[in-house]
Amino acid sequence: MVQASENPQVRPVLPRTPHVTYRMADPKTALAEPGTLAVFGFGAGAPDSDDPRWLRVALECFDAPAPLELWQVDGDVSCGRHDAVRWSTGGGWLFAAIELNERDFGGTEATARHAYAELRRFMGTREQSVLRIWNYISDINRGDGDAECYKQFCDGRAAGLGDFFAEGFPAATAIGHHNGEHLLQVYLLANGDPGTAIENPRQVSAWRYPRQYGRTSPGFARAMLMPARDALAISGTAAVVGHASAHEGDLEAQLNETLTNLEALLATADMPAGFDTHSPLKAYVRRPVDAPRVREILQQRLPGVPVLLIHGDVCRSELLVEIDGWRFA
Ligand code: 3EB
Repeated sequence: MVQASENPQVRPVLPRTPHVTYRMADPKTALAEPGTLAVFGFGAGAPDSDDPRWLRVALECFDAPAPLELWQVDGDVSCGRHDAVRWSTGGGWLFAAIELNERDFGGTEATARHAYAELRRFMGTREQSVLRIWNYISDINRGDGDAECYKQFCDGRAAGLGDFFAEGFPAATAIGHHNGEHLLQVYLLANGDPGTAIENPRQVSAWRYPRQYGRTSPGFARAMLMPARDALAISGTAAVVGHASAHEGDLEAQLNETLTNLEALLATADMPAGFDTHSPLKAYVRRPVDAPRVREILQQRLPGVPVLLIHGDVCRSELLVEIDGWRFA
């Protein structure tokens, strides 16, 4: 019998992963380009726009002026709003975003629960699976033990989701910000076809983290191979080995461990080793004073790779740096 995959006439056409780039541009111009699925600005200085495809991320960029991040697909894009959710779709892809003020919901747990319940409700109207999700959380390390905002976020996320990711978690990022508006921002990328979740053999899967990291284990995959296998979406990756944080207090050692973890993900996903000029990454740096050193090390270790240096808090207070991004085949 001829396998569907060997017969070009019946092989389903899997959509090319959105092109992800950083570019100095103004949002209007970027949004007017054909195929623009989403545009992100960074920090309070970024302009605003009513376009549902535009998101001003609550994290500051260490580069001034900061570039925009663009997601571009093959084909026409349409967009709209569904209650609190902004969305756009084109080329087989779906972008959706929700932004809630924690003050309106009485804390991180309730806000995360509401955001995820709304996203779940919206996704119920679409036949798409979530492949990648980003979470930007106000004062992520505020509070002690199970009351820490990140742990509250994990509780609320799981409660809002219910069994929505029962078939497998998407790749994810969860980073803290200090924007005075106390916003929880969640946005996602989905496709009609599933991806392939990738775990890191050097790390315990997040959903199996032991109790010490909170009541509710964080639900995310370490990376997601896109349906057409043309790109790997890499989750927030830090100096976690097994389930433990490594190299407490040592920025350079944490960065090295993070790069080793990134290489392990590429190898596991059968992607070429290393990153190139088409592999947009973000480095989230907790302490502004560390930014120049992180930039220097990454320029040396990842020459030519577009890395956006972002001021952001990793969800464990001892971790000083985290990297996420894309590896295109
Ligand atoms: C870690 O390895 C770092 O809660 O969605 C990274 C990526 C982390 C996603 C999430 C958390 C999340 O555990 C933290």
